[in-house]
Amino acid sequence: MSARLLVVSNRLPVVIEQSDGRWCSRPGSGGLVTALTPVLRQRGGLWIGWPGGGEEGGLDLAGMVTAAGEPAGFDFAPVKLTTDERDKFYYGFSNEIVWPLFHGLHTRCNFDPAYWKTYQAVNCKFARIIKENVDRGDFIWVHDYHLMHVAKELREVGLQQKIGFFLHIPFPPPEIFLKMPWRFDVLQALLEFDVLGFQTQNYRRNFTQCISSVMPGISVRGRGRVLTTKTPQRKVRIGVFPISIDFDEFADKAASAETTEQTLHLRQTYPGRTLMLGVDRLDYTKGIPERLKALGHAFERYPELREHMTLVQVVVPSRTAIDEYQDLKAEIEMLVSEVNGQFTVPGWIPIHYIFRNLDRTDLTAFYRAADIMSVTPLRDGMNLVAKEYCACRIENDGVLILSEFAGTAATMHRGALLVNPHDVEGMADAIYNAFLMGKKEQRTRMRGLRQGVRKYDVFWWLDMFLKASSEQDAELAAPPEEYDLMAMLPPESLAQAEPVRVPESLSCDGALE
Ligand code: GDG
Repeated sequence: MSARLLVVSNRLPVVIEQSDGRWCSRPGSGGLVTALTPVLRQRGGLWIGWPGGGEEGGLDLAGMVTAAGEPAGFDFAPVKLTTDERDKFYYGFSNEIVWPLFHGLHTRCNFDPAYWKTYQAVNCKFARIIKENVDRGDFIWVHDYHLMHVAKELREVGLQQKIGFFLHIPFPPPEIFLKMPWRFDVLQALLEFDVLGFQTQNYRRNFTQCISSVMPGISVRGRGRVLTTKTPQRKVRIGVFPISIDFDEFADKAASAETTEQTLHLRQTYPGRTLMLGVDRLDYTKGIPERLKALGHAFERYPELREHMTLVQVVVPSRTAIDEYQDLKAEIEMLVSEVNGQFTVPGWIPIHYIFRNLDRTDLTAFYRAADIMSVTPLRDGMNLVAKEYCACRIENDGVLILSEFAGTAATMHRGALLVNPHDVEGMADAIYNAFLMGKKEQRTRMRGLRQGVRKYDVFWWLDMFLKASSEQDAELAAPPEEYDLMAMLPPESLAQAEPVRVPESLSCDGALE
């Protein structure tokens, strides 16, 4: 499909903010930006989104955003939100309802009806700006849970063009989703898109089960990567498209002279020690407190880890204006100081804690320097950090500890050590197993993981989505054979007290087919 891409997401990949009293721009962060930036850089197109901030008088937002877009090689169009819209649409409906609900944490939801009204109004605002910017023949591709109502609003203003939607976060099972007071409206609005994309088969199954529960007249047909359903208005295609990264970009960056120098420097900082790394946005879904508790438990249970293993935990500031996130930060900092207080000896501090955004060179140097990567979210749509770590392991070694509840586990389960992030003892065992794992086993696992991430990179994801949108079904690969917790693999395939031995012949290719 050679149509111009018109990507729409809540945030633009550039943030306009005030620093020392002056307005300036900086690159945005997060998984959606990491994945979509190389796609737009390669294909060109237009990205519509909110550049942050509230209503600021006299600010030439459009001018600043356009200037920031020039070096990126594609165009930006800003959507301006008022302070009230930001509070009720972004902090409210998106962050206090959809985000926790879709991650299965419904007790954190605040189903305030005022949020719902503003959510619809802001989706309508996005639709207006899309309408102003769209050309005939463009492929409109809307991203994520902030904008589930956009197609409905676009249809209401008469736009009949094809519109795709990709959900970056999980879709919950009916018993969770149906708690949402506006469940029917949300499902109906989603069925106004022509193509709906989910990260895993599990999330798609949850969605189709919700459709069956709430809309008994609508049936979903087919098998394979794309299913179809017919509403009175249109045929909707519902696919599984696991998102990924630009593998070559990360691998090349990892191999660069500056990253190599920085990696050596890091290794010298932790001489003779096993380095475990955690890199997460500040968010309660990422399981950071659980990881810290498990590490403390591991030091208790396996004293030989003491003085021989260090965790570097990078926490990237995110949504810090919300009280809950401030509380999480305080909890993390308390746990870090508890573990450090209990186990530090002269010359060794168990946890090095970094609370800031790292630049790409520092981030890839950490990936290269880390013997173990700990990715243990309570729930995660996909988790790109796990894929980035593998891409940066240019020597094919290193151990990935991975939560069963990350979308990534669906396809990387063979090469990673899978853990249940709620199981403190199981996590401590996995840390110990990772610490003991020999290079031979590491390489068998890591080679397979890297092959999978290289082959099924972000351009493959784009290609699959666009082919599904233009109904080139014959060219679609079969959906992944997923790790399915419901079908529960035998316990010996989870991380155990004894290191897992992988026969040389076992292909752990993390492959999707
Ligand atoms: C959402 C879904 C899904 C992190 N620290 C730094 C930094 N990062 C970058 C990583 C990675 C991104 O942020 C985080 O992506 P994740 O996928 O892990 O998580 P979310 O931000 O929650 O993303 C998620 C994703 O969308 C894509 O669909 O996988 O499930 O929740 O790319 O590298 N980047 C830099 N410095 C840091 O310190 N430069």
